[in-house]
Amino acid sequence: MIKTLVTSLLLAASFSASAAANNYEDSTLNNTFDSAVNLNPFFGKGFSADIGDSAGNNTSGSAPWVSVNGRGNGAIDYFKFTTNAAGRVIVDIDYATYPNPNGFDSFLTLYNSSFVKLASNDDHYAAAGAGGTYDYGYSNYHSLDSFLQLEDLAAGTYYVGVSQCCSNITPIPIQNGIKYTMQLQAQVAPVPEPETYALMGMGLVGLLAARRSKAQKA
Ligand SMILES: [Ca+2]
Ligand SMILES: [Ca+2]
Ligand SMILES: [Ca+2]
Ligand SMILES: [Ca+2]
Repeated sequence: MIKTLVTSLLLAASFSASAAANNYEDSTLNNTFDSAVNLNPFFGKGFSADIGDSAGNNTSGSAPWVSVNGRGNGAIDYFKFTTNAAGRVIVDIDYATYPNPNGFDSFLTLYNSSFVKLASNDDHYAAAGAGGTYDYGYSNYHSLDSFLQLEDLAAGTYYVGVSQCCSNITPIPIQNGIKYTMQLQAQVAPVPEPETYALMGMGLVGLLAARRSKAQKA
């Protein structure tokens, strides 16, 4: 019993340690709503020059965020996240176009938990989302990288679809070999740090050991 508990606690601790805060490597076939990757365990806080709002202000310290290293595999990439409070949601594509030789013209769609589309974006001003997007310097569209910012979204589960632009604003699959970065910032409950798991584990093991010695004495 104790052995099983210790093993599962150690597993929890090592899982948490491998889930590096603020970063997720996209390597799964997350090409449907059902197989959408849950990004909640990967949110963290800390400074990044590439996290920002529509005005280009750095917002990395204002709410948890995660940076996804996306990989195209002939499908639309779906991600999901669950917020614990109403607030702002920012989805920001970075490093998808020039000078990325494996880049593409991205398209973003945000859905609610019933898969109803809430918003979408193809191209956006490069300054939005702070750093990470190349500015082509055109008059209307400064970048092919997508950006979405929604205010006061109710607490709940949301889905993001990253796709290639576009057939009459219908998202189309991302070609194999494409590389992009997606920054997502939202009101997500903090995930305990590995040290917290370790402390919880030590506390529980101590408690169980004390119980056992009590039982043996009785
Ligand atoms: Ca950015
Ligand atoms: Ca993918
Ligand atoms: Ca961007
Ligand atoms: Ca685009």
